[in-house]
Amino acid sequence: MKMTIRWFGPGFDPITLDMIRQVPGINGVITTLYGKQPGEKWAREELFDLKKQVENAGLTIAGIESINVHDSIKTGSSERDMYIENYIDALKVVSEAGINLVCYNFMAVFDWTRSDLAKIRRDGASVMAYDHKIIEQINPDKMFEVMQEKADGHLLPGWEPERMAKIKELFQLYQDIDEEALMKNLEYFLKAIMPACTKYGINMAMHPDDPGWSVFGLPRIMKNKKDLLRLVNMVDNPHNGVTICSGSLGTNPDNDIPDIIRNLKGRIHFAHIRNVKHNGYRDFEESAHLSSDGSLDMYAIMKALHDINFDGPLRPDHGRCIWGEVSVPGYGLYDRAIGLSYLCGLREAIQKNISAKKYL
Ligand code: DNO
Repeated sequence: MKMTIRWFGPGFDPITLDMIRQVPGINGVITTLYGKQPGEKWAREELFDLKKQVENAGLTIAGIESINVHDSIKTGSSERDMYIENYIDALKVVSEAGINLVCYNFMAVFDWTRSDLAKIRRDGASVMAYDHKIIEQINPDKMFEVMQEKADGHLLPGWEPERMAKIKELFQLYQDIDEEALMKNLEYFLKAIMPACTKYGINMAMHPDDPGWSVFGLPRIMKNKKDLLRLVNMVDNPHNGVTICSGSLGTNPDNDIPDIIRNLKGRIHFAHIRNVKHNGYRDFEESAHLSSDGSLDMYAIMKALHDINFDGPLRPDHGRCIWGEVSVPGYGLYDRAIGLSYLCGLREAIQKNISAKKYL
């Protein structure tokens, strides 16, 4: 596994590459052309410029998160083939830059959703949290304003203002799309892009839905083991894979993450590893990465990744906001660096324990 950290790029991220390279154990960054709208063309020069900045700082781009999928593709509208062509062009640009991983999602209207972006915990740290009872009281049309207000001036990944300005239209677009229709549109998309992925050597890594259930009555198709297995089996190409996001899958206590990992052997191209603490039914808060601070067994998750020989990029995910840091919610450097060190520790212990046993 290669240890990485998400970096939003110049102008979007208050954290610099010089800061990132001082994180022990770091191999690279996960980034994207963050200003790009879903469906927009990718210019070679822009990505090459970003790559140069990363390499000048002694790091590499280990993967692109995300190339967002246009709603025409998700809803199967008449323009989808044109947007699929643009998507394939972007994949070509990514491969020309020597990058072989693209994370994406197939969530309708909203990417990840939270009811609170700064819940204060007992130790004074703040975390993102979700309580379905609160979400149910929010008018979906107003959800973007609610999130923006809480974001304290930061641009939230997955909540592009340009897209959200059309929130009513978006809800209308998805009006007749149920889970089966969304899944079929995903299949169409994957079948269309897989020849290019094979040609360019790009691994597609589907991000699971966050949280792992329907919000505002919208269809959600990547919630659990069954969904993820259906994804990899419906287009059986090794480039069609997943991102294991322990925090997203972990929203639902019924998801046995180590078991999901073992069942997806060979098709996991990327991992987001973080912990969540369940407070009740569809009520959770993000926690520090340590097993003891949340509800997930982080050792078991790392062990499962080790056992299936996962060798792709892994990144700590949302961290707590601590020590007065000002950052994109969930993406401060301090707690993610602590999280990454902890994951490096687990990895080292797992590896040494296994090689020690070999000689017994
Ligand atoms: C949130 C992220 C998501 C993720 C996308 C992948 O913090 O995990 O926005 O990047 O769903 O396309």
